[in-house]
Amino acid sequence: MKTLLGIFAASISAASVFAQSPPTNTNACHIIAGPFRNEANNHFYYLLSAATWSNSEAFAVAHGCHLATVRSEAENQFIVNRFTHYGGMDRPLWIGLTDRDQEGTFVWTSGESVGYTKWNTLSGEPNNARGEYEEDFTYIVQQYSGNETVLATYWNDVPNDGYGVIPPIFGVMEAPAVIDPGPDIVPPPVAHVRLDCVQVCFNSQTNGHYQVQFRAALSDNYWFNLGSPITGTGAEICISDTPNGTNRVYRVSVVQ
Ligand SMILES: [Ca+2]
Ligand SMILES: [Ca+2]
Repeated sequence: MKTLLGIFAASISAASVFAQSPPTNTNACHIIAGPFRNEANNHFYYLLSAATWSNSEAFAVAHGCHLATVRSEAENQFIVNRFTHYGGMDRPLWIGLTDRDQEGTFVWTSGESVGYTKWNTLSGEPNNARGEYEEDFTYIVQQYSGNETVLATYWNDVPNDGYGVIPPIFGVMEAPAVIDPGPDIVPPPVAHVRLDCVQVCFNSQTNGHYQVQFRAALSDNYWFNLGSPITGTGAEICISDTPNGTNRVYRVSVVQ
């Protein structure tokens, strides 16, 4: 029975990134998930851990990228679909739009000119906190903001630390090509394959959080979760799956 196309690891940890180069202001940030390819522009998108906007952008720049530039409703929806509910958690999302250099003049950190925008005009965004304090950084509103005037998928300007937004804001990094996250300190998974069963084993870190995922083909964009997230024990963890004759590609992701 042909049950397996391949097994590979996509485990990425903060430490692995630091091992490559430790740029200033990026150590508060690491990759949670990705790459996810947008077929419309062939760019790749990564979900970053919750951090300030400036640390998120600095992390992206250190990897030759920027926080996402959103050029159309379709691209906004791609980011929303991929990330605002990633891992079953509502996630507000940083994008690369800022007016930190000149109040009221928003620019993309990628340097692209501003065309499409999706400000939540219902609450007057971008409103710079109605002058009460500075709001120079843009995020995409998550599914349930807790405020009926703050609409999901629309944009709001907030301070660098995301003051007032719950939960904290996660960066979306956009890359023109798949980035090299650097050497992976988590040893690659070891696979034990039987005719009717696949076992994915990986070395876990104590209290790390892992999600085993699969998809039908290497070229598919979407990963399906295999079971629930797993808490690391500091030792090898093995997960079994019975693909029932279908082709499956597996990976283990580090999640928050
Ligand atoms: Ca502002
Ligand atoms: Ca605002």
